[in-house]
Amino acid sequence: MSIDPNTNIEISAFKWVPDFAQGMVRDMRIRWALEEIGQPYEAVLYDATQPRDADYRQWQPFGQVPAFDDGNVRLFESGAILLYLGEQDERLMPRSPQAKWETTTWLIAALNSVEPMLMTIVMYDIFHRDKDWATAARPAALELAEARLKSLSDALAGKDWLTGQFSIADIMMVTVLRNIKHTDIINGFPKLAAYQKRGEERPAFKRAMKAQMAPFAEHEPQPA
Ligand SMILES: N[C@@H](CCC(=O)N[C@@H](CS)C(=O)NCC(=O)O)C(=O)O
Repeated sequence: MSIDPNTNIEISAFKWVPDFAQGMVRDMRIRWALEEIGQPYEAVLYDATQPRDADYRQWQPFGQVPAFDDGNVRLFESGAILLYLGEQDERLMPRSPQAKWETTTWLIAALNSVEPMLMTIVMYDIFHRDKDWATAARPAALELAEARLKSLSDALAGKDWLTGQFSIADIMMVTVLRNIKHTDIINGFPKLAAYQKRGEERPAFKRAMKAQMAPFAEHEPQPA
């Protein structure tokens, strides 16, 4: 089973974001999955510097990106969108019950057990970098993040991908690990660094990155 290539898929994304966020915006996850299966899509671009309007909030209640619409379903949350795509294409999520639920489990683990720890570091380093309280809290946050990364590294063991076969779980986990690419934390875990690199070297990842970055140059704010 696969998606009809004529399906008109729309995803929401931003016209432009500051440097630290370029290549990191969460529509990357959806673009990457769609590129893996060669599925065309259109990115509907929004101005990240302005609040999203009520119409957009009908699509994504928090005003965030990504949101997704294929004419059949409209949904939001990158995890839900990846699961929806995985349901429709075996290349994104294997079919046997054990493998399918392991994939689902790892995708949720990426979002729920790993991403919050890493986003705490991002909050302190980027969004609150000039605050004394953030500097004071960072060592404890780093310890927690590193403990989670050590467990993840152990679980990867000798595997290339989380469930053996590349899947939406890896799309989610690799993009979660990339959240802290402004640090060298991942380099402290060579298996994770190699895993992240394996993901980033996939041609579909590179096409997704190029597609996300393309509008940024065009919409770069000009000095007044
Ligand atoms: N849990 C959401 C998070 C989405 C999210 O954080 N999107 C960010 C960009 S990566 C965003 O739209 N930020 C702008 C805002 O929050 O106003 C998902 O995974 O889809």
